[in-house]
Amino acid sequence: MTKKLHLHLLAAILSIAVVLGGCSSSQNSQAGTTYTRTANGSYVTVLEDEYHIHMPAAFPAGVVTFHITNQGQHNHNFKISGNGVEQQLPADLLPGTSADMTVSLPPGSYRVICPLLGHADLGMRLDVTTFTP
Ligand SMILES: [Cu+2]
Repeated sequence: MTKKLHLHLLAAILSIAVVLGGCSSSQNSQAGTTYTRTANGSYVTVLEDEYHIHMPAAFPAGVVTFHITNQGQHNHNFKISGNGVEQQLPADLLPGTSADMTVSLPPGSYRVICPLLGHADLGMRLDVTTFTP
């Protein structure tokens, strides 16, 4: 009787562990943003608002396409720099709009900011890394 109860408890704990493991295993997700591996790089979703940039902290190097959505109330932009790379969206993103930007990024560390005046200092900056796929 007791042994059977223990087995049931163990089974319950194991299934909880499986569920939790299933959630935490999607480590390529951050605040609803994700990266997807592509044939030669990655596709990374980015969310911007006042005053944060939400995106995965690390993603595969190579040809990286950022899909950037402005969820905020003000215009924002997206700029990535590092390892001799410096690229930003050609036009600011209006609230509620999205744009794609493709950059070739060798493995390494990069700084991401919103280049609009004052936005980086308000919190729209972060460091990300790309790793060999
Ligand atoms: Cu901004």
